[in-house]
Amino acid sequence: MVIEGAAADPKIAGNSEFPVNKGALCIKGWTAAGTLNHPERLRSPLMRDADGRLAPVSWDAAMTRIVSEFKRTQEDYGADAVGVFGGGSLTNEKSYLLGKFARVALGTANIDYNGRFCMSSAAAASIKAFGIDRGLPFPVEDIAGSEAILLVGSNASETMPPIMQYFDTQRANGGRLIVADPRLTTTAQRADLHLRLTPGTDAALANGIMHILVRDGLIDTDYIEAHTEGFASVRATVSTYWPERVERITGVSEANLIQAARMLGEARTAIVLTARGAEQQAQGVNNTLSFINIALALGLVGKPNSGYGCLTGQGNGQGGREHGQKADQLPGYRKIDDPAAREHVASVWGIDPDTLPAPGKSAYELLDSLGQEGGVRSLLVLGSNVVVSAPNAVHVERRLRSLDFLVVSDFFLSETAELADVVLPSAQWAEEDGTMTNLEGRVIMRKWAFEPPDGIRDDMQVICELAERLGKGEHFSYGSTEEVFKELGRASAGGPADYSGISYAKIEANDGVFWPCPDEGHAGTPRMFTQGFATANGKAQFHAVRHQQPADPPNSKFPLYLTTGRLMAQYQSGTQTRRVAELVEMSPEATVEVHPTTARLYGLLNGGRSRISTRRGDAEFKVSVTANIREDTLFVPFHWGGIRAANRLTNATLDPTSRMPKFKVCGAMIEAMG
Ligand SMILES: Nc1nc2c(c(=O)[nH]1)N[C@H]1C(S)=C(S)[C@@H](COP(=O)(O)OP(=O)(O)OC[C@H]3O[C@@H](n4cnc5c(=O)[nH]c(N)nc54)[C@H](O)[C@@H]3O)O[C@H]1N2
Ligand SMILES: Nc1nc2c(c(=O)[nH]1)N[C@H]1C(S)=C(S)[C@@H](COP(=O)(O)OP(=O)(O)OC[C@H]3O[C@@H](n4cnc5c(=O)[nH]c(N)nc54)[C@H](O)[C@@H]3O)O[C@H]1N2
Ligand SMILES: [Mo]
Repeated sequence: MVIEGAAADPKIAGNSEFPVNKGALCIKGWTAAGTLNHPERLRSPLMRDADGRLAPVSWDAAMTRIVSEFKRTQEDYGADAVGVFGGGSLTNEKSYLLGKFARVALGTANIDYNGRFCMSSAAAASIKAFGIDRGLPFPVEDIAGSEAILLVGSNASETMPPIMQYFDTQRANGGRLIVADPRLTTTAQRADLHLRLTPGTDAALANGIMHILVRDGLIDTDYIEAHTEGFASVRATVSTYWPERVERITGVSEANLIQAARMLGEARTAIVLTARGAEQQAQGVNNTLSFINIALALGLVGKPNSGYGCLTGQGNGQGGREHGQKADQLPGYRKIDDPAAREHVASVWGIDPDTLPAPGKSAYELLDSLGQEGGVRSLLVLGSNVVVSAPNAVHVERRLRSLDFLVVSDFFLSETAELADVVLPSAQWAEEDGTMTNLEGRVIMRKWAFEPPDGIRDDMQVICELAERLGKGEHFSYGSTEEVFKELGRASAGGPADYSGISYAKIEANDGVFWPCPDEGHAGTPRMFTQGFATANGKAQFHAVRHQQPADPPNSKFPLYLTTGRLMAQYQSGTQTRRVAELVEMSPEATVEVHPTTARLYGLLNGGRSRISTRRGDAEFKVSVTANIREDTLFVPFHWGGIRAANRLTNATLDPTSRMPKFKVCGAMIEAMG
């Protein structure tokens, strides 16, 4: 992205020289400048006054209050009673500092972030199968060169428009695209084959495809023998997923299953990609593993224009999950319960490893603990709007209200900030330096372009000042973001996500650098797994997976499947995009997609109002009748708050390994409203 013009009237353009997006921006990129000078932007810290209203106060007053509340909570309830909730939109430097702030300045175990709602299932699956998690372990151009692609639960044409040029080139070169989604999305409309599966049946679909690959001799037995372990139990498991059974579970016809297996199995190069559709499930890790099994059985992983990858979501979705804002993690993607990792990071931080906390609570479990016995009593939220984006949001809001003290840092008064005792205004992307790591694992620069408006401080300043006021200033004294990055590099040295050979100068000279990059002379690693895997014995691991019924299936009272996701013109909890006129015009309100047959059955009119209810509660949506969705399924976007919030409906059952909530499927009822 290139920014021109004065701070008062910035102009944004794509950078056609940049290798990843080649100048393409999505609609949200083109309109992003609209949030920089927005009249509703926060310009001063706010504190709740005696009447319960949020009123402007000085930075000193806000910081003094935060520190005294945090200290009081910790004196009364122990160090872990103060919690931190971060976000995947923060730069690498800020993610790293926030993790260090929690462990060193607060000494709390309880830090987690919104990436738990986003990337955690794919990350856990990649670590199980390959020993390491980098969203795409190959450069994004490989997509264009692949003969066949299976894209599972991704609506990339709306959620990642700049990446679609690679799919278009792939198709123009004669490649085949298969999309698995309960909806005929704009992405699926570009596919050669659309598998319109029942929500929550991804593992059955994958096992069904694998059954046919094995039956028809399309697997690569030499590769399986040389580079993997555990195939025998997968073969045994998928033997019971014969096509008629899989058709019954998934609703995908036997003919389509065979077609998909042939397209993948007969291609010389192929890529399997997953996104939130398959991952945001109570068995999201297993779903992802079942698709990784296909990539391994076909001998794809580690070869050019081939392999498995996950399409990472947020701006810094990849970097945000590497540097320690995760409850169980230290920088460099190290585990906080690994003694060697603790030793290494403690030595970089100049502290005693025994003072490092243990693993803390995962995102939803942290929110669920707020104000409870043994839970978090004071919370700092920096980079997330959990009132809108967390599952079972009515409950989460109630928990937030029960806190002793809540501080939220944001650009705007988000729904979460509205509940805070103290609100801190933060600098936006164009007003601070820092690095991000994109979906390919490429570390790139995001350059400072403007001074933030008067009264606003950037997160790095705020985190370091809070640390100083907590008596830990010696560990948080940095002259620049580059100094933070250098320390991050040292902390990551020898870990899975090794940044120690990356510098700002190297990033700028090379259009970014792919990690791992373990020393200065190293050029980075665009393609992983060419020499084996990051597992203990160097082999990739198969995992036998079974289809499980969703925990909260449709029944006579809640007869439909409800699934949730995104729209092109809105971003996440909508804090930014609901404030941009062009985007509001494109997507003015929350709508539910309903099939015409279902609409007739429930008396719903296109454009009319409806109420959806689930076992958690109800929410209201405008009806959009479309034949592009399964008859048994409703789709709602989660970009709105209040009574239009999809997460009033969603189920917070967590995946046992990743602790990812089940955003993508629950039983629901819909009725027309007068
Ligand atoms: N415009 C826009 N772009 C965005 C974002 C945004 O909010 N707005 N957010 C960014 C972020 S953080 C992320 S994580 C990415 C997410 O990007 P995507 O993963 O593409 O987004 P979703 O819309 O959540 O889900 C994708 C698809 O999953 C399908 N799906 C639902 N249930 C199932 C199921 O059971 N199985 C399968 N196979 N598919 C299912 C939905 O119909 C939907 O089309 O987008 C990023 N880009
Ligand atoms: N039902 C349902 N719910 C979902 C999903 C779904 O598919 N369905 N998807 C989940 C996924 S994948 C994700 S990623 C989450 C996202 O949901 P959230 O975590 O709520 O993400 P955002 O809306 O991006 O919220 C970020 C907030 O922090 C602010 N912010 C952004 N950058 C910064 C910064 O650098 N500093 C500070 N101080 N503030 C900043 C923004 O203004 C915004 O208010 O939602 C999850 N929730
Ligand atoms: Mo996400």
